[in-house]
Amino acid sequence: MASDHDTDRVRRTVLHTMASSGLALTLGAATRAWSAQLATLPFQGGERDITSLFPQKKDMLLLRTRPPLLETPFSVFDQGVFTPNDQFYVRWHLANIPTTIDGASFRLNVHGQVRTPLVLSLTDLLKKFAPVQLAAVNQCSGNSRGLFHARVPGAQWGNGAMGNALWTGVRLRDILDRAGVKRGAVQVRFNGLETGILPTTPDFMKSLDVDHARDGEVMIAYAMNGKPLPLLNGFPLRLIVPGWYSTYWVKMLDNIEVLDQPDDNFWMAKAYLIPDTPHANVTPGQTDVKMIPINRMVPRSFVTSLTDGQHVPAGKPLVVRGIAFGGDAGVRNVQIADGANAPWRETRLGQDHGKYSFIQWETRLTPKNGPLTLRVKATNTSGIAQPDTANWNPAGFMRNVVESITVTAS
Ligand SMILES: Nc1nc2c(c(=O)[nH]1)N[C@H]1C(S)=C(S)[C@@H](COP(=O)(O)O)O[C@H]1N2
Ligand SMILES: [Mo]
Repeated sequence: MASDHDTDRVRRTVLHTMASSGLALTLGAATRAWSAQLATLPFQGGERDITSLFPQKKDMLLLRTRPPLLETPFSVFDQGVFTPNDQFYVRWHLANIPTTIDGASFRLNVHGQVRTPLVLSLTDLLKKFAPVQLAAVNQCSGNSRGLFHARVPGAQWGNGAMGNALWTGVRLRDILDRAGVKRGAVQVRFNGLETGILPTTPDFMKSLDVDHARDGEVMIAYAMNGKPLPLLNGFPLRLIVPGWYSTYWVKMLDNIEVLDQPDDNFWMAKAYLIPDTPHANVTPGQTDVKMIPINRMVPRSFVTSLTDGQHVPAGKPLVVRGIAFGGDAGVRNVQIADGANAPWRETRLGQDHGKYSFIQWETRLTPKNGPLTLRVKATNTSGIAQPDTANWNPAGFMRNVVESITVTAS
């Protein structure tokens, strides 16, 4: 983990740049010329423009302009274990996103069932609370939704609605303890600065149980990979809920309310629900299933050094590498099967950046002439392995089947 020196440097960087995000966001301009480049995700309707026209973002796969849905090109995941801020995926539900935020006048409000409501500036957060750093994967609940059979409605992501970053910020527990949570409080609700276009659109808010909010791991981040958060990833503050799907990782966080009853707002009670079945799995058309809020992530692994359909030299040793994450636990191992009926064998794991981080894996093999199907499977430290068959649910959440790619050696 990072030293105090690193944390100090990050805090200085954030203090230095926080006066303003300094950006004019140009969202929803209908007349833009997209770059001529196209990407094709491996499912029907998977053609995507590649755009670099969003502020603080380089090449991204465009799913929707306003509110933006931008997917990370998969090749980025081969470049390192941390996903660069300028190619980190972007997902917003509501279209009225502030285009500039003045860091000097920004305030975080903490109120509700507390003894002392707080109004905190960014300087307060940086100077009055102990800094913490954590590497953690941010993954959309619907990552890989486009790969569902039968197809399901919702953002048609490939595998790039995820990313790993080193987050710097403060413990949510320290903030809540400063405010003094009252006896009888049950949940803590998080709200960001953006709103819907129509006044009837429910404001995007998510809640955690008080014990989870106070677990010492949930944090409020002011930096991502050592820099202030890009505006589209939640400048100046976002919630980090390690091991949980990113729907809870509220961006542009300016409001924390401690509740004395379970949150029944739309985004908790109606949206982001999964079947209360093993692996949130149901058969298409199945009814009468109890639904619960989505929560912990499950393990996944991917090949990053090769793409499906690629040609490789036959009869020569080939290094194959990729990434994995354990979901709500660390990665115990990543196994590979090279060939349809080949046995699973261990790969070598790279540097450990903590249990919530991506970890790299690597192996060597010598392809024989012809097609070669590679499958990778991660098992986490709780003993949960990726399944060999895909789960299914109507919202297209929590895909984590063993992925495979086929290359041709000649
Ligand atoms: N304020 C706010 N926070 C939000 C959302 C949102 O719409 N508004 N979407 C959530 C969802 S569903 C996802 S997947 C992540 C995406 O985070 P990113 O855009 O930084 O990748 O933000 C989460 N936090
Ligand atoms: Mo999401």
